[in-house]
Amino acid sequence: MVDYELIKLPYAYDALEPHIDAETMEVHYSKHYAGYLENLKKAPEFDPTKSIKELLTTVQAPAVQNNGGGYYNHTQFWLMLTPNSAKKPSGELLKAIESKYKTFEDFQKEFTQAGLTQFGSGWAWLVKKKSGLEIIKKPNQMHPDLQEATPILGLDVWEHAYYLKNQNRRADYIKSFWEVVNWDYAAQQFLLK
Ligand code: MN3
Repeated sequence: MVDYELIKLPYAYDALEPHIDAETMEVHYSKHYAGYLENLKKAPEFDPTKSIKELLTTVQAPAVQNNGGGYYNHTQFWLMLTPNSAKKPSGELLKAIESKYKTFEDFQKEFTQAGLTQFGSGWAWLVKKKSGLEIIKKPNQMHPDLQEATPILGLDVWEHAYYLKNQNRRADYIKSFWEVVNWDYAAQQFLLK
């Protein structure tokens, strides 16, 4: 991935229908995601010689953390979705999930709960740390600590991610999210050092 460019969506805006609607995807990608990158580039503390991970771990200025976080989180998020979801992880990732959470369904419940209970805007993440898998919540566009955690799966629970279709029903949106998770990408992330 080239940093500081919008990634090309690997599917059409309407590809995740009926789970995530085309209008939401278009506004989310072309307005919100693009906006974070635009504002990141305007931040006085922005340093394009650093990778996005380096930038987020070394420059604490709010304009960089908020907009850089928004850029990074969404870049991951688009790749974590697919119209051809396997609906369930497999291989090493499934083994790791089952050893930590007992069953995939138990993991799903706990991750869903993290998304539901993130008060206001934010994200739920499944990350891999040295100590193993962990489900975390982050407010606003705060990103997982990239020095110690590799994001495996991320769920955007900002209202802009679901309000057009689901209005206030975040639970319905999270149900839809499970239909379009890209478990192949998650498995690749899991295998990263
Ligand atoms: Mn968003």
